[in-house]
Amino acid sequence: MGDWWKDRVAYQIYPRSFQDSNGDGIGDIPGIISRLDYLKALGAGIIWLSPVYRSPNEDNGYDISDYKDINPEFGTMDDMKALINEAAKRDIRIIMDLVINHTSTSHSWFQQSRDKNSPYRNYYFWRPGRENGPPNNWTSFFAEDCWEFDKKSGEYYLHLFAKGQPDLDYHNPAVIEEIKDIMRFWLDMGIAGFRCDVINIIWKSSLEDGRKKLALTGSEHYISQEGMHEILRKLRLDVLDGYDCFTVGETVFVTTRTANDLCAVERRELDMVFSFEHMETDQFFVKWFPRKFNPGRFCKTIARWQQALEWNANYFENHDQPRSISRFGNEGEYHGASAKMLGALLLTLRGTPFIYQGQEIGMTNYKFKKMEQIKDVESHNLWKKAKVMHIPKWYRWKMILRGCRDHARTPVQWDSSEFGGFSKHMPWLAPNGNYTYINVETQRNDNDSILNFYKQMILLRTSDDVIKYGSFEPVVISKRLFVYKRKLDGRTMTIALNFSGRLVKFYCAGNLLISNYARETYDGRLKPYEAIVFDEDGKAL
Ligand code: ISL
Ligand code: CA
Repeated sequence: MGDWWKDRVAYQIYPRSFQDSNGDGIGDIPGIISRLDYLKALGAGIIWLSPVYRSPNEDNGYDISDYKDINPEFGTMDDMKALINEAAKRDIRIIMDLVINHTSTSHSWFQQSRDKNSPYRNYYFWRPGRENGPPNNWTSFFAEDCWEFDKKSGEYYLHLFAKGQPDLDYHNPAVIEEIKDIMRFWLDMGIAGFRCDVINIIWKSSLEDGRKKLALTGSEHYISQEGMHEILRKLRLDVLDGYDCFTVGETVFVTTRTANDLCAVERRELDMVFSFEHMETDQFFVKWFPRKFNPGRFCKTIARWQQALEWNANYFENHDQPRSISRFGNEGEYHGASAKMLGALLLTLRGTPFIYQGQEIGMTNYKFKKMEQIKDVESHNLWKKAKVMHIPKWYRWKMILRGCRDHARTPVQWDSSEFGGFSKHMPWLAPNGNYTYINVETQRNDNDSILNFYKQMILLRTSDDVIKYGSFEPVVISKRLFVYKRKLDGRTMTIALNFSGRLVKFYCAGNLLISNYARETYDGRLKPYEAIVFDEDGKAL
């Protein structure tokens, strides 16, 4: 059992928006199966599948009502088995989303827990209110109160996310046993691991009032608490260690120190984490307050994480984040070059790279015009909350455009036919109008496309040990330039990236191995958004 997950490139699928097979406008599992050859040709070796479990979809599947069943919109359990099978035939392993901080209010545990005498009562945080108000002053991730009063119970329940997502109480050992059982169920079916949703907030060490903050009052009582480490060790020892699998934790507000505690091999907790610091360099405090993108700040943060951790998960996009090209690149004049440059960065860092669906063709943010076009519960809550706070409408809209998660959830653009080849029917979320020219089909046939550059970079990454396992050493980090070296067994690769639309001088003695521009030789100047991999030893691929 080697660390096969270090050798592979991962690809995240958000099933609702990936590929519809039956014309109902909703992506599904048969749709994913029909695209496995595409993923294989791209070079993906791992799929992270966002939730496909039964769910009322208040938060698009992150509110699970049955962990051992498939949402009928996505298909059947047989479809799921077929997916695992078909992926395995292509040597692609699937990890699933493990969403265990909360369930859906429709989950039978929660429904039963509404009865005070039920054995399920202590699966959740049921508490009486105080002076006609909630049990404490905490606020939720989704810009609303995090306690909901339930008439039937006569008490409040805690939900750090949407109202339909009640938090599980890990002080109750029965909850941990349930989770172990769910994990075994899927691992036995052939799943290769889990992406663990908001895993560092599962342990609430107290329900005392929190220090008042602009957002997430109360978080000091549940972010990265010691109890969380203990639970992870239990899950590892009792379940995960018995399988050839890996875990990647989604860890909010995580520091390099906590990340190290979570990922250090000898501590036996997680294998890697998704951190947020680099994704927060273009915001003030919370994501709704845009801050001008500064490549130096972004790259410095990346470099610090690269050096602090032995191994980690790298990503610039997922289903919660706006499109990276619209944030960190240039979606206009340098669409192709900047998308490729960001791809080169992702694929030459140390750690397992995660590509989010559509990133490999440079899909961009959606130009939303009004709230009605947006489905995401988080955006709607924020919109209401900001209104109550008397934030002017024009600024509220700016906040939405910056943070809206639907930017990443528009359907994958497969071809230039109606609805971008995603479906024969109007999709659940409108496709981005630029599918007529940004799509897989067009790029597949163009040697110079973003898609083909990704393929080339993935091939380099999976075939060259220096890029895969080499040490990371920053060389230049400035407002336009990011240069670093990867070194292994006396070999060195240098990666130089131009984060600007100008020519930038940079001298390198190595041989040009790959550039995102068609060029044979290097003249000491990087073109706009150019990315070059130099081989210091002059060995050709
Ligand atoms: O979306 C966010 C900001 O970009 C975060 O606050 C996000 O809610 C947080 O990263 C947790 O995300 C995960 O858990 C949520 C779910 O809505 C997200 O889709 C999931 O990735 C609750 O399960
Ligand atoms: Ca469908």
